[in-house]
Amino acid sequence: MAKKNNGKVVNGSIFFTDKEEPESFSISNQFAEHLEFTLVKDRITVTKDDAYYALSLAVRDRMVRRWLRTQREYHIKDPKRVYYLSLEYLMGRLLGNALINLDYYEECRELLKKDGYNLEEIKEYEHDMGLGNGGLGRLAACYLDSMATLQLPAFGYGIRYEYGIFAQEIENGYQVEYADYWLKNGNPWDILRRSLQYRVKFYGRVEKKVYPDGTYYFDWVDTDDVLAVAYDVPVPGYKVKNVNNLRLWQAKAVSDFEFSEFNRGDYVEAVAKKNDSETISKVLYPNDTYVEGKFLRLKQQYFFVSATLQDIIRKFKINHDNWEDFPEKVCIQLNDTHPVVAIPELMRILIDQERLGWEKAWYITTRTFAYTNHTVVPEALEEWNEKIFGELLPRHLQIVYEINRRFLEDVKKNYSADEAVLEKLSIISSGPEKRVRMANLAIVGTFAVNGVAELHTHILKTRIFPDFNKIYPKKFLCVTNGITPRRWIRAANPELSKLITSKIGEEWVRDLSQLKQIENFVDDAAFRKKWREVKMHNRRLLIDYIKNENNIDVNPDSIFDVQVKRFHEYKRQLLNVLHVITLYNRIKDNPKIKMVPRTVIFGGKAAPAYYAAKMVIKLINSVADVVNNDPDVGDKLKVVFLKNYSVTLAEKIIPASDLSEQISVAGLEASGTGNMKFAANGALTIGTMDGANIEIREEVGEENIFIFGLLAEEVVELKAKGYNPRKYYESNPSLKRVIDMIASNYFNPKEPGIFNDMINGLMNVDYYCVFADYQSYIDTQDKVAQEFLNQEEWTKKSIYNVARIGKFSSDRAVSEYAKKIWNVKPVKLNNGNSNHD
Ligand code: 26W
Repeated sequence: MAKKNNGKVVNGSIFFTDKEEPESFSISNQFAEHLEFTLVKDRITVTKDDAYYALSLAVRDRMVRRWLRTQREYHIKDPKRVYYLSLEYLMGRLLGNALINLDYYEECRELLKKDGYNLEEIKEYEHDMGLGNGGLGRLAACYLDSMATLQLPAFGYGIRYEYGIFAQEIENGYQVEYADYWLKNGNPWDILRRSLQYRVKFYGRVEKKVYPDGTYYFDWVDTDDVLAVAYDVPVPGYKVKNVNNLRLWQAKAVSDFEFSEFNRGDYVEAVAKKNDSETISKVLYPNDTYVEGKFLRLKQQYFFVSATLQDIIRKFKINHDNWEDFPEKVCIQLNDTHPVVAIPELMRILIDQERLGWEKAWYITTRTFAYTNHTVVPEALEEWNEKIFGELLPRHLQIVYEINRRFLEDVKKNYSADEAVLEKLSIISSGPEKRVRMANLAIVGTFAVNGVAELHTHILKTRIFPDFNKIYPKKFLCVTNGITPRRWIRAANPELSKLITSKIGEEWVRDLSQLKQIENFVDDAAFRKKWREVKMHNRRLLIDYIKNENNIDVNPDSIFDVQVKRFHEYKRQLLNVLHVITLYNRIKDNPKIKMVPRTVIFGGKAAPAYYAAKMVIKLINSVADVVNNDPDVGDKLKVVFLKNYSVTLAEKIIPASDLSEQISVAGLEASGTGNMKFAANGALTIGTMDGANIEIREEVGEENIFIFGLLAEEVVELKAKGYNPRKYYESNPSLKRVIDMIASNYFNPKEPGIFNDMINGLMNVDYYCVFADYQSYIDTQDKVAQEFLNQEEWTKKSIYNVARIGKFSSDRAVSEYAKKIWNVKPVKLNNGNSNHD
């Protein structure tokens, strides 16, 4: 039952008003004030970076009242809220996005111009907020944008890593990693909540204690504690008053640390130890799809979850005193298994602290959490060594065992007593080294499990978790991923946005399905010409960037053929390289050959310890060296590796692209979201029937996409009957020639043998079926080149791609979550300046 609302607003004070800034508070005034009073600079000493910082503070100031008002409104109306828990947020830059969402971009640009500043230039001084690895982290950022835009009472929670995803340099063709200290010049966007700190416990032991009434309970004692302090980042919705909150935790030593050592006089030692606890939020783990099982990583996960649950429960208790209301008021979405320790943590709080019995606690827990799976790659499934888990979280291990015991009891009674089935379902793996399987825990402890595309959900249900699906047939759902049109079209591609808006108005930015209307202009030759001019404009910007970065001259009329994403064997950048070498060989055989010019662009980071992926980067750079410097090749073919791929770089590359490479081996790319960004910017896709490619094809029409390769089932069949890559090599002269060239050090005469492991892997195992898909890929690429020749037809296909991409808006995805899983409804803030309601 709801308590009487105690969320009274401070009234009558000039300091607390709901009024939006009066006109005299112009952005130029606020900007000037911050330059002078916050940064202490004048006209002479001001730098462009100062200008960026002061402008961001001015823009943040403009959001503050909406931000406060939104939070207050959520507090007063007390709707059901959703909490998005993610260890990663790949936010990119925030200034341009904030200006667009506040509908303030043009005005701000003009005002700055009067003061002699160029907004476009100033924006470049913002350092990316790169607190994520790839798809999963960027998805979280897109969903924040949509949750705010849809006015949902939603809260993001994460970690404020001091070091984001590493900066990638290329040295002698090899990837080299540098630390990304993104906070070095300060961060104008997040604010420290000085009074919001929680204590997080680690290690210690569990004591069984007896209450006076004779019942017993468990006490987690002798722990090593760390503080979590809150930093808040505003998340403005697009053209709405709602400004949601992203709360990031930073680790801080508790102040009463190590008294024993302190008393012994080892003061310096004790202060130095302080650093230990603060390492928890120091650095983002740079692996995606590979779990290392490191102690520090588990610490991060629990640190994050413990602080977040304390915060959620504190907020719940302001208005409620009945725990049964919890699942009616709170939904917690777990972004992959990384925050799944939240399940035993909530159980611990309910049982040990709130003194609810097991059944009641379990009832509440399993109605509160939902889990999204983002990968079926086996190396990415998180399992924690039981000893590590029990040492750090002794009480949680007990609880996990008890969850498992009760679950397996249930299974035996109602489903199957077959030992093999039970072993697969068990949350604890058997064998000499027992492990806690986080995905199994997630499925048992939540009310909804979702995949991120149709095929991915199907594979989860039938291949990865078939028994779970039989036990809980209604638990598995699909919510196909989406991307935010604000950042990925409106901000990244202003020229295309203007062209679209000139024809159909601006509503599409909020409702992407409206893009459908531009189909009406497909047969308008003048429109198509403008469409090509936009692409050429974007291409020229990228050409300048490439010239600056790589000193390569790119032919503006070539196909911009682009693969940008994390490097992983399953994503098969290698297959793309084999195509490049195939084209190179055609040119070498006949230097006068007439062929459609191509610029093949790569970008992406490999996990620092992922040797095979790093060697693919080296191969690309080696091939680029040979191809780009061969006079026979001229401007028929160029290979470009753009270093340090990031959200910001994606925003430059994607709008300039013609061809989007989405060529994972079928069955392994859960969804892909780059595929959506490219299509939304008018690139055509060459791709396998994998992830969301399948749904993109369904939407844009099969004549507007280039599909090739084995289907997911065919990959399984091929492997079942014994896949022999050597057979493909022997029987395909073009493939054989390409492989022989790599093997004979054609591209790396100064470093012979470096690709031996790669070639051996391909010839003997080829786990990702590169050879099996080679010919189909080459043939399809030839078709691409043929079709590119007919620019009018290509342009039509490009328009159809954009017009039919509406489904892949993150607004659609987030509303599906809100309806199918969260049961959360919008809280509309009125447009008036004054009070709520
Ligand atoms: C523990 C290491 C680790 C870190 C990240 C393991 C796994 C991950 C992620 C699950 C990897 C990831 O980013 N997956 C991607 O998620 C996207 C958003 O749903 C999908 O579009 C991509 O297909 C999927 O690879």
